[in-house]
Amino acid sequence: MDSRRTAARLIVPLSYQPSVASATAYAPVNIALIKYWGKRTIPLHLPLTDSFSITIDAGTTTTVTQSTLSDTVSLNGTPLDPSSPFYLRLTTFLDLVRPHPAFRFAITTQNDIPTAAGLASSASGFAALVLALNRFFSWNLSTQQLSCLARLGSGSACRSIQAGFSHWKRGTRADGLDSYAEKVPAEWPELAFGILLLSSKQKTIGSSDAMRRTVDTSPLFPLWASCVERDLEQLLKSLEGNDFDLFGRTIEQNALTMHATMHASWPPIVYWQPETLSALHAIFKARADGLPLYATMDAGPNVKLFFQKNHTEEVVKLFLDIQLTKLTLH
Ligand code: 2P0
Repeated sequence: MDSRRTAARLIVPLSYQPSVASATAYAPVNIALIKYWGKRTIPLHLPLTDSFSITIDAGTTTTVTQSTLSDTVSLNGTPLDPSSPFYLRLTTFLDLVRPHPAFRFAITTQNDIPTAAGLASSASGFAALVLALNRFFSWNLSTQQLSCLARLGSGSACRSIQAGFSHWKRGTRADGLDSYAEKVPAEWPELAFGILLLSSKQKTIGSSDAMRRTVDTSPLFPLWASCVERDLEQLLKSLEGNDFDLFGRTIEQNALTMHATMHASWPPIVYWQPETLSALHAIFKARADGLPLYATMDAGPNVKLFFQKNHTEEVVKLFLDIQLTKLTLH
């Protein structure tokens, strides 16, 4: 039995049967404020550092039922070809939780993420799947266990089990049972968010491969890990007092440090496009002119903006195409 299967068996009960004909669940997209970049155990998606995120008002709804002959996956109303990468990724995950080897699932999944928003749906997708499976089999898993199980699908999925601010603690156990995300209660009704969709060019390298290459080849990687600790401390402090400048500076510097670390890999990993850099310079200039506006970027060319609601008009004037999206704190 491989390590992922062993870990899944530690999390879910050893024997179970469907308790309902079908089960549906929703999970939100999370935006990383302190990034997850680098694994200590690749198959279990165990990170080398903690990370921290907030969820937005968009996500994935997934329904699980039993199928007869083969697994079927429908994504946004379209049945997926069994050779497609998403089908294979999903069914490989389902292998971890089949009650017996011949058990087959029918998975229907719908993303309400604004089309082409450039947001990854794998985190909300695996979180919604795990929540639906928990209902389908009446596992009654705790949020910690659900977070661990979602992590086996995709690392960042462990931060989409609950809405709000989420702190994924890296953990130290080899089986990963102490590597899960916990909700961090914090009030910040004035916090606002928007996405700049800057380029629809296909990524040249996926996150998992890019993380591996960064860990293996970037001379800056050890520095990245130590910066994360400082940034987490600062971020938690900013949440306590709703200190927006400290919040913004921390998340932007964390994102830029992650990108600098991957830029120094070999071959280099550069997700930015010229439009990314133009947007960053526009943000730096706006800030120099007095607008409190900060950016974060993930494994792609798009830029995500954080500001406070009283500055929405100025932000929209600066970036006419911004897709404003509500944050969900609860
Ligand atoms: C994050 N990213 O914290 C970071 C920041 C992208 C940049 O988590 O291999 O899809 O499934 O564990 O979670 C993207 O990586 O990778 C990611 P796997 P995942 O959100």
